[in-house]
Amino acid sequence: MRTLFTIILLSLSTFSFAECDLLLEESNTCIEYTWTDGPHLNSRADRKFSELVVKYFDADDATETAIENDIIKVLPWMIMPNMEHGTRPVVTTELEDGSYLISEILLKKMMGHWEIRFVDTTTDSVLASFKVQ
Ligand SMILES: [Cu+2]
Repeated sequence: MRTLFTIILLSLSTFSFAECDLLLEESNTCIEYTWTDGPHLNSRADRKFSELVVKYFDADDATETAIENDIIKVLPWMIMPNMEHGTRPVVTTELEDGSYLISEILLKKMMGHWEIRFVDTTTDSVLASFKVQ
């Protein structure tokens, strides 16, 4: 019984290609993200920026080749007990391999938690997010 279970698991795993950090189901797009600096949670007057590299690729593409994205923007968002808010605008730079460097991310330490949101700029809807920890 255990062997059968293992065989089923192994055969299932050969069918799934990419491992997405975040999957956008509607567009079948994977988002892969890596902090290249930080995340820094600044206290008081500190202003240490964090940096994130984000790559978008087709979820069926085993080579995980970066695709262009003009629609989604990265939005740092703070959720506090009684309010929610953003921070100063980030700077987005396309890199040579087709991924994007998100820089000048300013995160302040406060009562609550930051998340990084991926927002559709045409509808303002949040497509995906992850918690900053
Ligand atoms: Cu706050």
